[in-house]
Amino acid sequence: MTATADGRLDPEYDSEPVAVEERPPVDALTQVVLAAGGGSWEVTGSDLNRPPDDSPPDRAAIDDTLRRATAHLLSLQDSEGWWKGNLETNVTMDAEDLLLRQFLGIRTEAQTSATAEWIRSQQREDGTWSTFHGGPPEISTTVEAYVALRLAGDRPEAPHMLSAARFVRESGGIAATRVFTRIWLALFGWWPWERLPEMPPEIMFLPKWLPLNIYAFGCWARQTIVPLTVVSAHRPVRPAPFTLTELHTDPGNPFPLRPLAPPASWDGLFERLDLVLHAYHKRAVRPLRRLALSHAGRWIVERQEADGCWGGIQPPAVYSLIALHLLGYELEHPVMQAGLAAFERFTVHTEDGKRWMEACQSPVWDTCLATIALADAGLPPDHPALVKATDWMLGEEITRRGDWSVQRPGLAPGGWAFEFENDTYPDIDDTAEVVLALRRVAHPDPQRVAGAVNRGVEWNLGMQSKNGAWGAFDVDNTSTLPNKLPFCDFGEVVDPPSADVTAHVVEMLAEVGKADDPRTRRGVEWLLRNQEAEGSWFGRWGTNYIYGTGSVLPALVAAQVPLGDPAIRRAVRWLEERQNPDGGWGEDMRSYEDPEQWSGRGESTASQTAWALMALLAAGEGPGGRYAPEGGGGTAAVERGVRWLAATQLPEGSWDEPQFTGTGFPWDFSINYHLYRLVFPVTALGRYLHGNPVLGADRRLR
Ligand code: R04
Repeated sequence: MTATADGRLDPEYDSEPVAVEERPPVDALTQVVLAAGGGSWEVTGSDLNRPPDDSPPDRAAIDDTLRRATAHLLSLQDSEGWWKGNLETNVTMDAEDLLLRQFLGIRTEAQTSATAEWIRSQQREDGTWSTFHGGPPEISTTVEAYVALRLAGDRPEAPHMLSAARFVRESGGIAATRVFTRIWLALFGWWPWERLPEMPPEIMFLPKWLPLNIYAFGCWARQTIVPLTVVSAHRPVRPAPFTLTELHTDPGNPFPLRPLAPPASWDGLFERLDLVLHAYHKRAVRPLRRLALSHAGRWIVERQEADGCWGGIQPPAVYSLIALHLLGYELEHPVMQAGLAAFERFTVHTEDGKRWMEACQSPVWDTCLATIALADAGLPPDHPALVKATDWMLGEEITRRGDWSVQRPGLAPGGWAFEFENDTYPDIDDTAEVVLALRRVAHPDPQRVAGAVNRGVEWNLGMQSKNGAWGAFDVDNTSTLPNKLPFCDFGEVVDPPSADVTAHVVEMLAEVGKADDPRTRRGVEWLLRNQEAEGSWFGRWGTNYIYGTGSVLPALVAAQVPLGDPAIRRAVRWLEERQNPDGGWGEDMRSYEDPEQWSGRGESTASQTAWALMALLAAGEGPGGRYAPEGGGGTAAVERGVRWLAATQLPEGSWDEPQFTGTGFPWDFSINYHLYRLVFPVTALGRYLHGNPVLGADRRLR
């Protein structure tokens, strides 16, 4: 394989063909739809997908549920071919947007009041804010929201401000907030820079084989830390428009030093290293620091994406804009202008005039999941909506090298990122799901699809970690040191292999005919070794064990692990034990904090019910499956789950889901993906009615 000097793919490069088996012929039901439907999918109430006599009584109702959900999902496709649900996180995004604008001197009255309305609408009865629906009060989020409302002019004597401030004081005050929050406060003199952990820009000089070099961090932490080294080297302070004494527990000692941990502990060691770095900050060898800062500036600018964002996520983008501004970029500079324009596209305006920010946008992820769902629902593989989605996905393939190539310099590019524009950071999860989606569509240019599929397969294979599993963005990103830095007190900062991503890759490899490839087998073995004692799998990017188990069972079955394998039986039993009395499944975010109590437990939600069903259907518990009772229908658990979905569907065809079922960082950063409530039920109901593609041709229903 060859690449040009700038890392772009040589046009003459011809990827080695992967042996991609033909998909088995469409099943009988799909052929009926094909013959009758001619490509368009409408809610006709006809009986196309209804099986003959032996059907259980409510099959028609389930069929109707699926039709309405499918029609609704189709109606949400953009004319360019993609789907994108809003990606909801928490109000720190909105508060930081106002603080960034305040810092740069570009905050407007209209933006401020619309954002303040949103932030007020998210405050709970007790005056606090949380990081997810129904979650506990969270001090850093509450402090940032409070400061944003003060910027908007809310008076500290107002009842909603008094109750917020009281909670903050009772929880330890500003001193008890995360490092990121105190950095925001330091920008306005509300917290002293000297009382924040050092992050020196000289870290840029550590070679990739030394611990704590920037490539030892997960890509999201790397992209956040590099600009923050610039900010903390400058220690800028803009005049504070008001004081925040009401947020200190002890106004007589507002900036308490935290006691040092014992010197023989990691915490103690790094805290002492931090003291050394503080001394170094005062006398940093100027030429070296200047070189480090210009190095960091170049590193940042090189990673700005075509849409002006960085990494497609809000935190690196806001800190990069601040860092570049400190390095002398004027607001009029094209880099700054493009960066600010990106935030406009991340802004959601509600019908009633409120304004909130997406942390990230999910078009590629939503589009591949929607394509799979519609194929599962029985849409003909050449349906125009699927072909259009495929055209769009093909156009999103990333054909240049990114940060991942630091660890894999010889590997050819060929993958997908989660967002519209994030060419430096394609991820293994999106690549696996896009390949699975592309394989479900009959596109007029099959050669072109096969080329993209082959490159994606090869890229994912090249990104396998030493232990046989896959992380989300990088290979062997498993160092335990970054999480021990005093600076890193929020969220995950490394990207080790996880069960959910590994499962998606294994399912994809099996689907393209590589179930027997030794690399696939190593992935399968890793999954079997990493099953929890209870029978479930941990969910790194979705909440939580239900997501992990819902990802792993279809993968194991696709990779030809026998349905009767004890690992699969244990997982089925675990899911059955966790089914709610109402027939649905749900799992609270508290499962990350207290798995003993909360693993697989919580209010039923549409997406989590669908994940549990996807697992059970793959395991042969659905209609016609090996473990299903005689006479039609699935096991009792499956039937009750499906009925829960039918009973809770909204008239428009989707489901309500205020609960957050997506995971950015376990516990610290949670996501409500607004399309999850629809795409996963469509997949689950489609597989219930039409059989399960992961079972393969010979074991498929009917
Ligand atoms: C669902 C699987 C696809 N893929 C994960 C992508 C998730 C997209 O959403 C986010 C990803 C993020 N990363 N890092 C952050 C983040 C936020 C997202 C992030 C958040 C806070 C801070 C720094 C980074 F919404 Br502070 C990767 C595998």
